[in-house]
Amino acid sequence: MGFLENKKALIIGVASNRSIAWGVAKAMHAQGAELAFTYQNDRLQSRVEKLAKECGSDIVLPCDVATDENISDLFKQLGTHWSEFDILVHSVAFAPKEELEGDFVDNTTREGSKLAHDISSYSLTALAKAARPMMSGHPSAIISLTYLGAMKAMPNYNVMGLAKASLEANTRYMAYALGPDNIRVNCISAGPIRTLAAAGIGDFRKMLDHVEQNAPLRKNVSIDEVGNVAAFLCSDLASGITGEITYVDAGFNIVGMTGY
Ligand code: 0WD
Repeated sequence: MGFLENKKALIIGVASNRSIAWGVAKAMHAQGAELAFTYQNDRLQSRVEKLAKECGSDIVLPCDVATDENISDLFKQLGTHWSEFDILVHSVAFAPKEELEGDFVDNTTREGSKLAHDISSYSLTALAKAARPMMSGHPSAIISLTYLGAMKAMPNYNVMGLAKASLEANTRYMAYALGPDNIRVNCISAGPIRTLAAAGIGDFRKMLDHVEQNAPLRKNVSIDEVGNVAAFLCSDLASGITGEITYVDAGFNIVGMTGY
């Protein structure tokens, strides 16, 4: 019997079978969770439906997290399938491609900054606000995905680093606000993984090579490794953990100097 047996999980952020959200979905399915999925737009619908089927799910609903109307419709529609649910996975981020390269000060704009913070951080609060009535009063958990660029200056990550710093603070504020409702909120800081979103970051290959050469485990992590930790953090095995940022990055974040 899996450790997510009898849990229902809503997965937001599957764009392909390389998505981190797909690694999370597979891990949660393997541990016995029942799944529902969202897709951002019509272009992704059939792909997400196909992947959902692989996890035995036929609940696949539209949601662009940029609008409150979409978010409210999502939970109305979800409510026709489930009266309550236990796990919300937020694996979504966006910043304009031209702001994910080059000089941070020269390339960051007011508009790009607003957009990055709105989609990559505020959307977590907006989703929790709408999901709260369906998640309160029984052991529930919310998980999102961040990156080391929130804590340290990185080449090219630029405005997304600021948005991820906001997401990490959001994790703590939400954990504090939702704890009394028995909803835990955690965040995984994943190492670089080649996905559609990562393709938008300048010199991404160099980041992968650098981690492989310098992380304590001398490798990059997979979506399955991130998925397994997400499954644990959203399970009752982690009932004492909330407001935490957990690194799944082959140890890269602990290194101060390499070459010894
Ligand atoms: O190296 C990486 N890939 C890392 C990713 C390292 C550490 C963290 N992360 C984070 C990302 O910042 C993001 O928060 O993991 C999360 C998932 O990213 P991913 O799995 O790397 O990327 P991807 O497979 O592209 O899924 C993200 C999806 C979008 O895909 P595209 O590529 O089409 O932008 O987020 C979705 C979208 O489907 N998304 C939205 N969904 C609903 N509403 C929206 C939106 N407005 N914007 C983007």
